[in-house]
Amino acid sequence: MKALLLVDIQKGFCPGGNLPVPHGDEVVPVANRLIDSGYYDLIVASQDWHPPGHGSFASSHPGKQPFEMGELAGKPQMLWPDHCVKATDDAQLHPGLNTAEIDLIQQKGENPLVDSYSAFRDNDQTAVTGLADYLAQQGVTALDVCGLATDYCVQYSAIDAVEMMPGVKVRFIEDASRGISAEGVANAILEMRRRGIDIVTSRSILNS
Ligand code: VGL
Ligand code: ZN
Repeated sequence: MKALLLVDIQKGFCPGGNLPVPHGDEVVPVANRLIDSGYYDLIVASQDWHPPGHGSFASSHPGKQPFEMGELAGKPQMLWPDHCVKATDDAQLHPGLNTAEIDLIQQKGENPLVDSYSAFRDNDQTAVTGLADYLAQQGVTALDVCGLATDYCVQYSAIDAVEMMPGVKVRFIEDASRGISAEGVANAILEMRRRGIDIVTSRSILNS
């Protein structure tokens, strides 16, 4: 049972959004080719979905600017521009994404006191979203992960998939993903490799 996890392919992370990932919109046609290929038995999308005033927003920390480090519930936290506030336009999935084939949309990031980069659980690893149970119930044995942003939500989701779903083969689809910084992407790829995650391209999947 092969599943595809599309991480945070939202307006807010694409050019024109509130936390744009450089060239983030370029993942959309690649994701659509994967979706339309028929290769996957199950397709899941995650959606960053924050309440207004979320604790990861620099605007919630007087004197702080976006992309500065701050603290959230006593732990170091990268402070972001306000982004993906639930039910706003910024939080919508990219309008070019073929959502007709998506079986489940997993929202995350609703607790104002903890960030949730991963589609599987909060950053403090306390609260789970339920996605791991859902994928296990569906009988998933292989999970390909892609989307935005490679150095944050994609990396965290792929690593949590390995940790929380033992026995599931996890791969990262490099050309169906974009990151916030080149250094962050390079580190993310090293870390994913170290965790046993294969780095693959959409072409290798579509030709298989
Ligand atoms: C993300 C920063 C904050 C992501 C979400 O989707 O990678 N990054 N919230
Ligand atoms: Zn966020």
